[in-house]
Amino acid sequence: MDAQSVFTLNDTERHELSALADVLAGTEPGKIDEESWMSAGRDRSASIPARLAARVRQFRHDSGVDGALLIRNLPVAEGLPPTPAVLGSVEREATNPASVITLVSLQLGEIIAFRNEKSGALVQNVVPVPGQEAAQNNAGSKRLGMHVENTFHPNRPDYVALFCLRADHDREAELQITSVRRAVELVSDVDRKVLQQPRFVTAPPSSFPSLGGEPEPHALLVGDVDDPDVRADFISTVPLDEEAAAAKDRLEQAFAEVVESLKLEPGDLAIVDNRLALHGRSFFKPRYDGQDRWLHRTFIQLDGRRSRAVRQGNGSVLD
Ligand SMILES: O=C(O)CCC(=O)C(=O)O
Ligand SMILES: [Fe+2]
Repeated sequence: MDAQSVFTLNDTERHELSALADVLAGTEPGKIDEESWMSAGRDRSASIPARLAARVRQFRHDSGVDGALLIRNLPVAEGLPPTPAVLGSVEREATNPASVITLVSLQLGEIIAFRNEKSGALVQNVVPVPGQEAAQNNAGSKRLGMHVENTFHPNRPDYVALFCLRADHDREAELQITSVRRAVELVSDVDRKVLQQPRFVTAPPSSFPSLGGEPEPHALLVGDVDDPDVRADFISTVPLDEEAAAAKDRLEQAFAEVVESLKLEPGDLAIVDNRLALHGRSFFKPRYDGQDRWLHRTFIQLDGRRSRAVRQGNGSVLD
């Protein structure tokens, strides 16, 4: 990754942030999904170490050539409980690590969740689940294909934050991030024209009945011709004709050529700009012994007004 895409806290900053997270974790009612707790998180997020706040602010302005920011040396509380191993795992208690990802996320934007995914919890666990090895989602441990998060959704998050609490046993697991700013350079003008046209569909999973009906065709490259956003999920986006299929294959190849692979360490927080970068994960071997790979995840949105009609009571959960 570009040096600009990595930010490392010094130990003083790590201690300051850990103390701030303890204060937030101890704030009543100690439940992440309660609006009063999240509101306290917004207040406290204004007090994260100044250098980190400045870097996050610059990242919000422009997420750089990698479309991602890796923040390192964040605090990870001692005495973590065993890694959860259940489907749909979420974090509802205001723990120290959940408070850390909340504080950083809230400096970037608003934390949101989907009622139909992970029961609408605002801090979610990404953990391997027995029997789900081959699942093409966060519960799996086989290779997870490159995707924009919730490509199908009109209100997909602007950023996905992934905070590593525990690495996998064999330190094999790689979070893979690939940026359209790098990939688009490798795509011919002819293919770009095809990819800018609504010749692709991404159907919502059946767990999103509210998005029923025929999915609208969409382009894979959106916005500025030279600096486009990407909207593609190479697991589930389907081309509508042969020319579109060939262009999509070449785009996938271009993304593969510029992929960055990160072996996240405990205390690493990767923030992916979900408009500019795809992410996925390599294969790894879970043991289901309570010490497996464990990430906290948040989804972050910049413009809450855009989704107001599907957020009851102006809350954080999208219907
Ligand atoms: O396990 C990972 O590193 C990423 C999984 C993923 O795509 C996600 O949680 O959104
Ligand atoms: Fe994902």
